[in-house]
This record gives sequence, structure tokens and C-alpha cells, in this order.
Amino acid sequence: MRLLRGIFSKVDQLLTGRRPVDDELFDELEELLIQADLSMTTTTKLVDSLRQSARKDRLSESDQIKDKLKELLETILAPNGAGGLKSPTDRPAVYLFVGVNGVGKTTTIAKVANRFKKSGNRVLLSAADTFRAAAIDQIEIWANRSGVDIIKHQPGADPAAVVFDSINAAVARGSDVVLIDTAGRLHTKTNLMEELAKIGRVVQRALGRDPDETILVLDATTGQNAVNQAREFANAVPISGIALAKMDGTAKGGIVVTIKDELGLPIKLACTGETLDDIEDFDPKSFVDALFEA
Ligand SMILES: Nc1nc2c(ncn2[C@@H]2O[C@H](COP(=O)(O)OP(=O)(O)OP(=O)(O)O)[C@@H](O)[C@H]2O)c(=O)[nH]1
Ligand SMILES: [Mg+2]
Repeated sequence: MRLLRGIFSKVDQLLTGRRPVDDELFDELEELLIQADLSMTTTTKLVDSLRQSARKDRLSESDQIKDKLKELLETILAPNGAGGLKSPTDRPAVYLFVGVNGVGKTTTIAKVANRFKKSGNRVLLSAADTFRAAAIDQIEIWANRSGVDIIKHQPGADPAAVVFDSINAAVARGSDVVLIDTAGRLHTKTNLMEELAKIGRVVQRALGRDPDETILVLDATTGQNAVNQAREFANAVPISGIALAKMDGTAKGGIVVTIKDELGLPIKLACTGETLDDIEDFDPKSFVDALFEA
């Protein structure tokens, strides 16, 4: 995984070798995990668990603690199965993208569209962020670049109506995949959450089932704030997974562990730049290995 190299390099340095396992080691480890942006709750849980293993399995050297830590991190990140989005089975498959303004929703949708198209799917983008006029232009540019369909209305139009039209168009044209872009900011936060819930209901009505995925896009560079956003959105709409954008060049990657640990939401996609290819399915093992790389 080409991201987050070195975020845990200090942890790696601390634990590499045959340093004795004592309170001092655990205290230093705790501090470094918090620096890497794991929450206090997750850090405490991890360190307690390591102390327990050290006692139970008589781990006496720091190297053994490192192996155990990697194992624990993978366990936290793993349970929801394979990374990546659900493949389209019932067609059209509908993927709804939500998240606060500027996190990377539209860019992530462009990357996902490009991937689906490359694997032979007919893709339709739904420009349901009608709040900003520029948002419609932005997604249209991406649609043209990847050669996928787009349904748009005028700026200020009802986003739910755009979604309704998009699904009907997708059915009529035989599209395989519909990707819905939404606004990250409205006049008030309550408006935003109500609108997202309404979009969910419109998908249900037009399609006869819920969206196949509702992906919350988070900006990895915002650290702990991302956890708060995840809590708020999860209260308004049933989130099926997380796409983490801007994983390139952030020192706050530890947040991934906390999001999964505290909210139980699976991380499905990781984005590492601004071009169409800067996206990968999230894989716990390679993620954990990358964290520890120098
Ligand atoms: N470095 C980096 N930049 C990214 C990534 N994803 C998105 N960006 C940049 O972040 C900025 C915001 O991205 P958008 O996709 O427009 O974000 P949005 O969530 O759609 O924003 P709103 O429509 O305003 O709610 C743009 O300048 C993107 O190029 C990423 O993975 N890495
Ligand atoms: Mg956008």
C-alpha cells in the first residue's frame, strides 16, 4: 500500500530489538500511539491488551510486543471481510456518497466511476449536489474525462429529484452502476441530514430497495474530527462503509484504527492523491505493514 509510510516508524523503532518489556516501554508506546492519532480509548484498549499478553504468554522482548501489536491492529481492522465496494449484483447498483464539504466526495466518485468503467460496467453519475453551481460542472468534467453518463439538473434544483431521474434513466439505459454525489454543506446541518435521509427514501422508491452502499467519505488529515463526523452521519443515514480520502501525506493515519474500533464501520476504500488512479481497496494487512515501514 503506497500510503502512510512511517506513521508508526517511531513505534517500530521503540519495539524493534530485544528491549525488556516493562512499564516504561508500555508508557512510551502509549504516548507514541496517541501521537499517531489513535484515540485515548483505542490506545488504552490496545496497551492493556498488550500488557495482558505479556503476562500471559511471558513476552519478555519488545520484538514480541511488536508482533502482538500488529496482530491486534489487524484484528481491529479486519472483521468486516474484504475491502472495496460490494460488486454490482442487482442492476443498476446504486452507491450513495455522503460527507462534509471538501473531504473528497466528488473526486472519490470520479475514481470509483473510472474503476467500474474499466472493469466493463456502464456507469451513470448523479449530480445531486445542486447547492453549489460549481459542483455540477466539476462532476461533469470528471464524467467527460472517464466517458461515463451523467444526469444533472439546474443549480438549486431539488437533489432528490435529480436522484429520482438518475435511477429512472439508469433503468431505461441499462446502466450497471449509479454513483450519487451529494452536497457537503447546506444552510444548516439539520437541512443536510434531512436531505440525505430524503435521498435515501427516493432511492428506495425508485429502485425498490435501499442503496447498495452508502459510503461516508472522510478526510484522513482531519484526525479525531473525522470520528465526530462519522458519528453524526451515522445517526442520520445507515452508513455501510468508509472511504478515506487524502491518505497521502498525512501523519494522522492512526485515525483509521479508531474509526473501525469505536464505530465499527468498515473502511472500504483508501484514496492517496488527486488523479483517477489514486484509489485502492482497503486491505488491513498491507495497511498495518505500511504503518510500520520506515
Ligand atoms: N491529496 C489529495 N487530495 C485529494 C484527495 N481527494 C480529493 N482531494 C482534493 O480535495 C479537494 C476537495 O475534493 P472534492 O472531491 O471536491 O471534495 P467534496 O467532498 O466533493 O467537496 P464539496 O463538493 O465541496 O462538498 C480537491 O482539491 C481534491 O483534488 C486525495 O485522496 N488526496
Ligand atoms: Mg463535491
